[in-house]
Amino acid sequence: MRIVVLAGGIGGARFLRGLKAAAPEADITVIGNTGDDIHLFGLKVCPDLDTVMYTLGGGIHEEQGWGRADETFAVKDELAAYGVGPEWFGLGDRDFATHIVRTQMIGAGYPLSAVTEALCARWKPGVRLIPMSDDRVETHVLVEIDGERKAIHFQEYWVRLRASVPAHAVVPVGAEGAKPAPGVLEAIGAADVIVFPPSNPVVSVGTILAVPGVREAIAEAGVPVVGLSPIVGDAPVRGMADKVLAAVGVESTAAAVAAHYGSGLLDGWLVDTVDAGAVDEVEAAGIRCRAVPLLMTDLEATTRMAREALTLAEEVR
Ligand code: GDP
Ligand code: FO1
Ligand code: CA
Repeated sequence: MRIVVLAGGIGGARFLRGLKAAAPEADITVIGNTGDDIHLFGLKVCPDLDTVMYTLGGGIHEEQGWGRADETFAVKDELAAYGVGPEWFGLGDRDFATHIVRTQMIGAGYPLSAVTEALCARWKPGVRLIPMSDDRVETHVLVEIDGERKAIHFQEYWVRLRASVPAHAVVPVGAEGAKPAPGVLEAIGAADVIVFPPSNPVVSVGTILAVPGVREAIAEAGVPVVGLSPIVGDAPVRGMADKVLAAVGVESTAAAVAAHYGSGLLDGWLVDTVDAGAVDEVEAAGIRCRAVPLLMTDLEATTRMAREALTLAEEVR
């Protein structure tokens, strides 16, 4: 079975662990979000690709969910001693090596997709990880600070400001001119099932869908497209997805997120058991819906979620 997953960082990566356990024989291709990418200290940092790579490769800081385990911050401290920031973004020493290798390869002319493959040769995530595009796409957020509107980088909004200022729009800058990376459309076209994990619907899955051709290829693939809600009990399980959902005019409910993807794209949707009351509303919108436990508390629970998603895919096939 060929499974394609559109993944952001933590939510996508943790779900993928369960999917690998639920379908050990499957050939899994992960299309990763690169709208969160940021250039710092002359280096290209790809948080979501790295989160998937480290999580599946055994290098992730488990509690934090991003960055490396057993990390130290000597380089960051030395940079700060020179007065060189930003100090609000925590790049660790081990993690720095990944960004140095990536930036060096890009400087030598390799596209991000080839660089990601090279990095994965070390981490062996057990899936094929492809960035959504080799072209630069950068998510910016239109915020209001002291009555003044300005666009800032997504990481500044998310990490420095903790989404604490009003957001009026989320713009994947460069997306309209970006091409899907080699292998993206081919994987979608060859898929037996397409899964939207419980990733951020706006700045993770939404950004991937904003790459011209991706949404169309999924809609036309003619295979089940199933998703799992990142919203449980009307709030994100983790993070501040409610803030970016509000910025695009979507309520923070499992049903509203399903409607946002739409029945033209989504065939099946899993909501948490606490949101069982939303099942009828989702089904009335033309999307098959089931309520099952959706908290990724451990690998067993996550594996059960992945099994439910594959079962739902068979039901809508
Ligand atoms: P990010 O790039 O690190 O923000 O990660 P993703 O975009 O892949 O996923 C973020 C989303 O994962 C958040 O909106 C969370 O609500 C969701 N999430 C995290 N843990 C869980 C969980 O255990 N269950 C569900 N259903 N969603 C989760
Ligand atoms: N998230 C934070 O909240 N604070 C950080 O300092 C931080 C550093 C960081 C470094 C490398 C990396 O791959 C990820 C990092 N993240 C950090 C996570 C990440 O940037 C965001 O949580 C996601 O992109 C949000 O979608
Ligand atoms: Ca992210």
